[in-house]
Amino acid sequence: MATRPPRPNRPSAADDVRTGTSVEAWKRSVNENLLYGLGRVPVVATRNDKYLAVAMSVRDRLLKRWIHSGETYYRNEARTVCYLSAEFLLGPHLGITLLNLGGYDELEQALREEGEDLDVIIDQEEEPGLGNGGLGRLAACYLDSLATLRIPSIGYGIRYEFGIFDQVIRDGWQAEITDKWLQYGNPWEVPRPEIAFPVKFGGHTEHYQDQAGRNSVRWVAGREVKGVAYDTPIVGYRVNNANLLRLWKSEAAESFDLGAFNEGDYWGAVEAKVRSENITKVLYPNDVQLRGKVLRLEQQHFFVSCSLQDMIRIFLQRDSDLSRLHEKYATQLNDTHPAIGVAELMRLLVDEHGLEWDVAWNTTRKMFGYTNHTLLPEALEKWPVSLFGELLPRHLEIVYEINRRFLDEVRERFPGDEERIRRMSLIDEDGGRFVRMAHLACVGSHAINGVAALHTELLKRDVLGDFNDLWPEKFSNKTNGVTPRRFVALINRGLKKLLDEAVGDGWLSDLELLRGIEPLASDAAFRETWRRVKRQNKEALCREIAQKTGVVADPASLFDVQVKRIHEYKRQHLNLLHVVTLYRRLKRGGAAGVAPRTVIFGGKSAPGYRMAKLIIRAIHGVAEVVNGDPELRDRLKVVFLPDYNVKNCQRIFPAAELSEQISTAGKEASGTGNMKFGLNGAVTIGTLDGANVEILDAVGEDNFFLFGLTASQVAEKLRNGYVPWRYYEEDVELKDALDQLASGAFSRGDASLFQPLVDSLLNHDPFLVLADYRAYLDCQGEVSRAYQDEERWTRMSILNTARMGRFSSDRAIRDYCRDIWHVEPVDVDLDAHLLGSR
Ligand code: F58
Repeated sequence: MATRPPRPNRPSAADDVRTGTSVEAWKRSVNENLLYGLGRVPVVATRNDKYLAVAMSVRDRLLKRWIHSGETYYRNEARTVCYLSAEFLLGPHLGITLLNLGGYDELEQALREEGEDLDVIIDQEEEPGLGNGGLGRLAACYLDSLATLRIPSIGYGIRYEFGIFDQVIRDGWQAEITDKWLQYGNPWEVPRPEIAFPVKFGGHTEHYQDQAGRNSVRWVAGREVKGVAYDTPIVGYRVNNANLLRLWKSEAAESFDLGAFNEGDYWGAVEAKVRSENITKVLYPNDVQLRGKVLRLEQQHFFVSCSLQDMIRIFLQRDSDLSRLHEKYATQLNDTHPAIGVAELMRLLVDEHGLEWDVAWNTTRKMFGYTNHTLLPEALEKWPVSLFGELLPRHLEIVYEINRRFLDEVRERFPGDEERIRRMSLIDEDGGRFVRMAHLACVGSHAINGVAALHTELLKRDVLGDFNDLWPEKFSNKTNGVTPRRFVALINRGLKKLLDEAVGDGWLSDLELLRGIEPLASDAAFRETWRRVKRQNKEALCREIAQKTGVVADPASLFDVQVKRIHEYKRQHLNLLHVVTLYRRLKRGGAAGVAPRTVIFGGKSAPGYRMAKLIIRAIHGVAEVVNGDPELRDRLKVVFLPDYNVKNCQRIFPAAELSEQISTAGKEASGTGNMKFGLNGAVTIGTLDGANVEILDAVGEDNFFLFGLTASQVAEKLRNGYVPWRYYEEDVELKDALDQLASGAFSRGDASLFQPLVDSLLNHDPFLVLADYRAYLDCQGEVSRAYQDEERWTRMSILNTARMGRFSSDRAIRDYCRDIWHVEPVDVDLDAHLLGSR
């Protein structure tokens, strides 16, 4: 075959300034973005300017994949997953995008040759904190896996102007600072002002007969806002697929502005504008309870309505029969926050597009799947009927109609069981009337899942037991997973290198391949290298600890870590009681042979959660005394790392050796931090709760420190009248630790400071801290003994990483695709001719 000579004057693909991957191309790209994208010359460019120029260069390469993916999916009429979530806790974008795209080394070299350090530039990025904790981070891991698995998908959510607050510590107390993540610009988002939808609130409904004589409903709104799309591309790991995260920002609807202007009411128009923009102003920072906040319901309806209208718009480009909408979209409700979508889709299909109720209902149910993330009764969303009806009068009518038909179905199945009807109704009438969002989600979905095996079982038995009786086939378990790209490759380069050398780099897209390092657990040289990597990570964390808190930690000590939201059910105070007891033993000289420890805490408290804030204060009180006590000679240190978030966790997981997963059994739906720790070679001390159960099963009981009451023992104890006092009276060390807290020994003599905490434990202790104390202490004793056998500990650590394969978010997404969404991968070819190109 004759080869054509290369055409002159045409740069090779590798050198293209927008998409090229050579060192030269990166250099030119960064410089051009600095000059023409930002209007800066290098000599005056700030570090942020440089970050923006680099980010824009990476984005250029990303957009190429994004455009091709969009075109390919459109051409293939691909079935698409829509993940509806009020939170996406993405974490910084530059590092992970570069890792997924490839090209890190070339960009690093290009910058080095210009006198810049890529890691410093990566570190410049602000955390986009559009979530509270596990639920929001899970959504972000799932986007990463959906793209990596080449599944066409759209994440739909809210573009909060202020994300989760930044935590600062003042005198040992948490204080909150607003998160101005957008103040220096966000290079990753593409505003799409032409993609905008009206969203109505308030007003009343009018029932009328349409021209064909059918009964119809018109919703005459009290006010209307506009939702505008902001798109962020999410690229998969070493694939050409880049999917869409579409977040909605609220703005004033022009029509309303105009009306007010015409009447000369300038201030009225401005006020309406401000009110409209308020909807997406701020993320609610509560991680469990959220009740009765009308703005929160506005947020939910706002983003769900925009998303469904957008899906319908896209569908109508190719098809006109909306009864087939579910064939195009598999739509997942991430908890009940988007559950209003069930009523909204019915409204759109019936009122706006003229479908018959039964046809619309069939489509709606086939569209939605619902994931539950909590068993805590106080976390189950319900809205007062009056508030709901005022804000969404048409939706309340639709909820009533869904309920009427649903309860008829229940009556038919369980004749005469009025108690069951009362329990299952979408309307809670036990003292006040409320719309139960979990019930709406269950009735409107074809699939319902929990997030770990134990959680799903408890869900089926207790919280949603009646729904399981009615529709057992709808229920399944989908154990959570985390992305190994961010949570190993990006944050733990030492470990990545070691794993690559041992098994090749295939583990990044097939985590089960880590099994390949199992035999190396008995290889002394490998263990030595493993320890060296961990030691370097611990040293890096020590530097960060010193810089952020002033505490000097010993990298040879056991790094015992609990990082997560602060909550009584997660029992940071159980951990703290262990620390106090250890301290008292050391002081008495009764702790000979105990491994030196550094106990590290991190996590935010909801701003209005007094007990959680007091726990943070208590950790600081204990830290002050312990760290300042010269007698201890560094055998115990206590650290609270402020502002735990996706960005700040990156030094923590790689350095951790002991992972604290000590929630009261039956309370933590799954946990995902437990998986991130295990992947990075930390050994878990934990209860039989959430995914701990499956982690124990995967790593084996020799490689896990198990303690505590089981979920059924917890329930039984509470049923039989739990008396925490008894434990206090019968255990001298427990009594001593609580007395110490109450005495002022950790609060500079102020005996009243921790009284509410101690009182709560002694008199109520709803999460059975005292009941589990002795078992926890004994188990920590075993940990200490195991840690002193360096070779044994290293083996445990290696086997934890090796056996974490099933906790990849890729496995989780494959499970969803197979059992719930029924979607297939789509290949994207970057050389394909673009429809839009000339
Ligand atoms: C978490 N829920 C669960 N909720 O607590 C955790 O066990 C699980 O691993 C994780 O979901 C993922 O499935 C959680 O993070 C929230 O943050 C909500 C935010 C909005 C208000 C209600 C709580």
